[in-house]
Amino acid sequence: MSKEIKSVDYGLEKIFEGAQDFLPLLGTDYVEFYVGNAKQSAHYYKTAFGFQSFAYSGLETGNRERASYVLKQDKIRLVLSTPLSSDSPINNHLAKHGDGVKVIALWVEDATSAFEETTKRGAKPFMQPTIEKDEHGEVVRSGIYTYGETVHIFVERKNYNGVFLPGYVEWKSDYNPEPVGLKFIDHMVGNVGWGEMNQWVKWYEDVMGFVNFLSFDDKQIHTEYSALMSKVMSNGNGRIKFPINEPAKAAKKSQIEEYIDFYEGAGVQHIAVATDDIIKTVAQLRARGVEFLPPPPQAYYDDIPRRLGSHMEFMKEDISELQKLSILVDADEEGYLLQIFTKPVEDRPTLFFEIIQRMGAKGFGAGNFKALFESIEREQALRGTL
Ligand code: TYF
Ligand code: FE
Repeated sequence: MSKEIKSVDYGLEKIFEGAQDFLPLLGTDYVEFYVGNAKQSAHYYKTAFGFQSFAYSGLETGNRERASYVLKQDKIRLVLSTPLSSDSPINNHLAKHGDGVKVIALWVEDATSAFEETTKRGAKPFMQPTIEKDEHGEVVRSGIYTYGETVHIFVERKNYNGVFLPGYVEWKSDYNPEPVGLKFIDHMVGNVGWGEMNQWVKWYEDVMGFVNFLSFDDKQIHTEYSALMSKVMSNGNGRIKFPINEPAKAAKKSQIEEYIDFYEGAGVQHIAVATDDIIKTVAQLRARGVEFLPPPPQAYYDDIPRRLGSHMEFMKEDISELQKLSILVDADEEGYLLQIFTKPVEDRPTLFFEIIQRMGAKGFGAGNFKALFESIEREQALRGTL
C-alpha cells in the first residue's frame, strides 16, 4: 500500500448535517503573542523556527502605543506585540501572564455577523466590529473573550489587498533564515482550571457552534504522579480544532496545574504546527537551538512495530531516524502520526510548541500520552514544581 494522506477527513459533515453554521470559519488568520521585547522575540522565531519577516507596525509607522512584528511561514502568521509605554493595556497582560498568546484570530467572511451571532449566545465582547482602512482597502475586525484573558478576533479581509492589516507596512529584512517546513496550525490547546473543562466545552458548543468530537479522561491520561482530562472541539469544516485540558486529581502536581499557577490563569498551552517532513523539520529546529522534551526510553521505540500494526507496511520513516531525533509515533484506525513537543519557549513553564505530521491519523497522540507525560514530569521535577 502506498497511500499518502495529506488532509484529514473527520467525518464532521455527518455530525453537522442539517445544522446551520452560524459562524463559518475560513481558517486561522493569525496568532498574536504579547511579549516583553517583540524585536528580540521576532529574531528568535526567525532564527530558531524559520519564520520570515512579513509586516511591521511601530513608531516608524506612527504607532506610539505598541510595536508589532508579523512573521510568516507558509500559512502560519504570528504577530509579536510589545508595549511602547506604561500606558499600553498590554502591560497588565504581560505583568500577570508573562509572554503568551493573547489572540487566536479567525478568518471569516463577515466579522460583524460573527460578533453578533456569538455575543447574542453569551460571548463577552472584547472588540466591537471595527472598520480599519488604508490605501489598500478595508478590514473589519471584531473580538470576543474566550478562556482566561485570551480572545478570538474575527477578521474579515475580503475587501483588502494590503500586506497584513491597515496600520502595518511590509517588513523587509536583510536577515532571512531558511524556513524549516512548518505549514499550518493543526490545533491550539487551552488549559483551564479545576472543574472548568466542561463549561468551556459547552461555551464552544453554544457560542461558537463547535462540536466535541474526541475526549480523553484521566483514566487514559495519567501517570504515577499526575493526570489530566482533555476534550477536543472542532468547528464545522474541521479547520479549527481546540482541545481543552483541565488538571485531574493525582499524587503530585498535574502539568496543567503547573501551567495555571505560572500563567496565573487559563490560557493557550500549546500550538501544534504541521509539517510534511518531520524528520527534516526537527533536525533543522534542533540545529537552530530549539529545545525538545527528552526522549522516551528504548523500549518505546522497540514497541513501535507492534503499536503501528498494519500501518507499519506503509510507514516511510526509519524508526532509528525518528529515535535519533526523539520523535514520537502514534496510530489509530486510519493511519499514523508523528509528533514532538518543545520545552516551554519562555522562562515561565507555560507555552510550548508541538510539531506534527499526520499520515492519515486523526488523533492527538493518545498512545504517546504516558511516555510524553513522564518526560514532562522529569522536567517538572527539575523545576521543583512536581
Ligand atoms: O493536543 C493534544 O491533545 C496532544 C497531547 O499537556 C497533549 O498534543 C495533551 C496534553 C498535554 C500535552 C500534549
Ligand atoms: Fe497537541
